[in-house]
Amino acid sequence: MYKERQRILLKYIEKENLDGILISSNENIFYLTGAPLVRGSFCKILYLSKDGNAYLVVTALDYQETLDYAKEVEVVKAENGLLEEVKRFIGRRVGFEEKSMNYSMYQSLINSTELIPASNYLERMRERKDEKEVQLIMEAQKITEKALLEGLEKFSENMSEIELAAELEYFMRKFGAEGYAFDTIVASGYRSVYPHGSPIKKRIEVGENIIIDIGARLHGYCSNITRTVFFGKPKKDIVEIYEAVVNAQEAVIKAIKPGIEGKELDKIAREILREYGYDEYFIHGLGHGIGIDVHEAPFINRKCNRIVEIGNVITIEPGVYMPRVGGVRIEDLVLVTNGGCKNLTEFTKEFYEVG
Ligand SMILES: [Mn+2]
Repeated sequence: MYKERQRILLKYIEKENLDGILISSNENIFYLTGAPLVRGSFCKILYLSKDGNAYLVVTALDYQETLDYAKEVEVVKAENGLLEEVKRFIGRRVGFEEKSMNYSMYQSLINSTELIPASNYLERMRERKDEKEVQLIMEAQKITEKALLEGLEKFSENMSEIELAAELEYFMRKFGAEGYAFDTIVASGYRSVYPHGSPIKKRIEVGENIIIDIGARLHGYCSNITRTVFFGKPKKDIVEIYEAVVNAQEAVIKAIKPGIEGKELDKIAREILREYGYDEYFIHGLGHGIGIDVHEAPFINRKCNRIVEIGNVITIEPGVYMPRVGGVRIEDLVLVTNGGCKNLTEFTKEFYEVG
């Protein structure tokens, strides 16, 4: 599997007439070698040369673990810093990840090496998931949904957003999550108009709606679901918004098929919301690809000229955020299949009352 992925990258190296390619993001190093995925820290560099040699340079800190898990690659311990080590074998004309390499690293290489942007190529490679990747995402999604169900069971009066988030996260771990795909979102009442509302100590009050956006991570792969639930009887205007968002979301899911443009899908959601008069409150894109990163290509929004393809795993998550009324977002994860899509999400979209 890793060899095959490296081979695909070799085709790019050949096409662009490069001496090799430098991979600096942990996500792509994981994708190409299986080396342990450490998020956010810069501790490994992979160099793939045009003759097919792969070197993974790591610090002493990560050496043993990388040696034990990385495949199809020669693991090199950096004695004098990652970059110094890498400079010993990189060529003159080298592809690099312009979207993740940091500026100081770029500066230290640019004098001796011609650097050619290659992020898009790697992004495209990862868009199409193989069977094993789909399997992992599905398993991660099962964990997430089970945790959502159990976490909501624990809901009680006087609970704060943070306390509800703690229950949801506890159950994700309990059911096997290796970590979280992103920081849990729990946003209730007036805070539900913040699409990224991180939980705070605010108590969830009777009559409020709660947006919950969570995702478990399994063997490096992310999952993602959003539901909007209600504590007690909601106000009439939020019920209307809820119906509009569900209708928009389901219409998009029905329309998904290989070959349809991302912006076309986005438009379907927006047009339905316009019929209800809510389109101006749909303030983000419709969805995103998911995999090793929780947000990765293809990004489904009104500018997306790309078509969706078999093997894409994408979220469909329209939302309406109406100031002084409240917000609703519903998100499912789907796999694009031959002639349509398979919804990897089972959690109900019926009105859900907690407490
Ligand atoms: Mn999402």
